[in-house]
Amino acid sequence: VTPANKIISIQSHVAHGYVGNKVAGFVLQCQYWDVDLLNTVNFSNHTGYGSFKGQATTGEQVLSLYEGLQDINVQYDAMLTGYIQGADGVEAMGKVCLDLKERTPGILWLLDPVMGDEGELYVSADVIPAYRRILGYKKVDIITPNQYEAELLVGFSINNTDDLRKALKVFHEDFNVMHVVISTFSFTKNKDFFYCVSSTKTSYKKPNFFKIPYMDSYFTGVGDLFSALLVDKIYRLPGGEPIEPAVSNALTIMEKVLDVTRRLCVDKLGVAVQGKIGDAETMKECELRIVECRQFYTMKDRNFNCETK
Ligand code: PXL
Repeated sequence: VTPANKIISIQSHVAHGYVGNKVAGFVLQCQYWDVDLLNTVNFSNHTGYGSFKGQATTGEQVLSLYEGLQDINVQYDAMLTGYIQGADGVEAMGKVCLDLKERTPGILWLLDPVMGDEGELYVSADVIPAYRRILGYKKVDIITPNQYEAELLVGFSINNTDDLRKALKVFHEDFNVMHVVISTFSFTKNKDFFYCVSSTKTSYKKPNFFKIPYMDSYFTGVGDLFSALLVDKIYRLPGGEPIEPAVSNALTIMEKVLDVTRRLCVDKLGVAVQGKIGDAETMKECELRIVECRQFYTMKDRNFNCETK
């Protein structure tokens, strides 16, 4: 038996449903990772329901948990970070990851700066400068913002391919990030499709665009699923790059999971339920069907082609 690779995942925990570590734990295990879960919040459910109970882990508590892990001498091949509610937690995550980078220089770090989507923040606004400070240490290997999060981090809006190139330059040059994957990106009013854009430091003037059809429903945790797939697919690339085959593979699996989720997201009459933010009943129906999709996570298929623009 080959021992599994080891990863630490620093994200949210919810008692009910699938976001953050509730997605990453299972999906990474299915991809043959031994996963240590460091939970940044302990909530009843994700915040899109309109109501939730629970607490955020303080920065001090994050550091104390990490000290406990160091006391038992844990070692990792990769680290994945996602939803953190406030600057204090983001700063603690930064300390943990920078310390792990120093101890194991070859460790792969995927940072998903989970902050919001389509103009809506779902964390405290003070995380923005905190994420910028962490990026300033120039140690992040892969970043997976959506368009809104990318704009918050670079400090300008991205309205065309020139803006996009400028933003990629900030990530690759100022922050020294090797791979940037902008998970959802659009600069037209066209509602039939959007793009996932991937770019590598050595060739960032030629970003790759994957065209993805829009879905007329709202699911939460989609970005968390994407990062949990992508960190595995990139880690397993034979030469480390180019990453487009890994992105295509992750997108292909996402499409399968969203298809199953949508097919199961129907009312008693079989009519599709439309997820509405703040409406607990529809949010509950629209949880990702992470367990039902267990057979997909190790699929090798790559059904998405990309074009360079
Ligand atoms: O997927 C983003 C996310 C992660 N974790 C928690 C959330 C959300 C989005 O609402 O509430 C707790």
